[in-house]
Amino acid sequence: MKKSKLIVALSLVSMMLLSACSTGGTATTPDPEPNTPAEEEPAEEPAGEEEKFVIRAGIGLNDQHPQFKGLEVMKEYVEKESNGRIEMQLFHSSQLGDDIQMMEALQMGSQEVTCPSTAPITSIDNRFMIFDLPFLFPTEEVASDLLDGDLGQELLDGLSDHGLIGLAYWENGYRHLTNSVREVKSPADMEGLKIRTMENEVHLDFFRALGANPTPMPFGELFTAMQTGVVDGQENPVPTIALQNYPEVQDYTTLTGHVYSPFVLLMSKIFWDKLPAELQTVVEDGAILARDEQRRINREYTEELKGDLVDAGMTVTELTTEELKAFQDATKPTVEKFKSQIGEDYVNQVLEEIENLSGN
Ligand code: KDG
Repeated sequence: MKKSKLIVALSLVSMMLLSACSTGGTATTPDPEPNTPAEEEPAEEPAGEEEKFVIRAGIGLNDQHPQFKGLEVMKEYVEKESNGRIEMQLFHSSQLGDDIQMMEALQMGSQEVTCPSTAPITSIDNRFMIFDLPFLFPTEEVASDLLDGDLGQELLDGLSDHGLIGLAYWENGYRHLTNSVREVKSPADMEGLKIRTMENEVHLDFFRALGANPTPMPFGELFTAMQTGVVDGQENPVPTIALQNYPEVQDYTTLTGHVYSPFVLLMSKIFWDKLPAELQTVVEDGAILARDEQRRINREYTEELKGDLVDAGMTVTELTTEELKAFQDATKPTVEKFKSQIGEDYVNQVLEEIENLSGN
């Protein structure tokens, strides 16, 4: 190689290295590689060039789920409105780890975004347990109003003390029971069923109260656990049951709607603090815009996909008001038990607000 060509090649290589070091989330390839550790100083920007950032967003659900569709909406907005200064890379199906691992990665600054159900967040702030109390929200709309109001915001704000930025509540939805053993119409039918739950004390408690044998497990292990008979069943909203192909390994769905499960769109605080204010605004706006679209798609899919469960050969059981009441009564002791653990005053404040929002 001629000397002049060699100089050009060398300076190109050093420019590429410089720009890789200057990204907040440094991975410019789709590989889920760790970010630059927080303590490393970003290299100085070449004059006149604006700093670029990569957001790696990982979730447990697959790319058919409304949660992933929400991330696609956010990606489109954020990349456009940042004029290409932010790139969002999306990872589904626990490619970057399970909910708890991804939250820890955010806290360490080695991943930028994740979107768990609220249940695993209780390991960080136990006030989030409020959303695990059975039969709390009468409708999705009341849930959204509470979450998007002051009470929901207060919980999101508290996360910044734990290295996380709570950007918005998205929607997982009402959780329903599936199993491969028998049709469940009453708590008595639950006797002895091995049910996978999320890693959360409240869920364990109320499944015990129903007579089942609950096992906490990360979401990524669930399908195999059902397939191999490690568990008889699980509980998740309709889009998850249908889109994660649970009818292949489960025969019965009971529409219990025992918990309304929100998602929380989380960002690493280490990454957030590196973002210039104008890009923080773009991310915040993108999270809210995508939230509204994600909820809309989720509700549409929930209705449409119930029929798919039947078409796929499942017995889908709707409970009568009396049958549902038997489940509600059986799980009341769980609500009382965890009231004191979460904080009696706080729980009463939330219950009062739900009453108000329900127009009661
Ligand atoms: O992407 C979110 C999932 O990882 C998880 O939160 C789904 O509700 C869920 C479960 O049952 O673990």
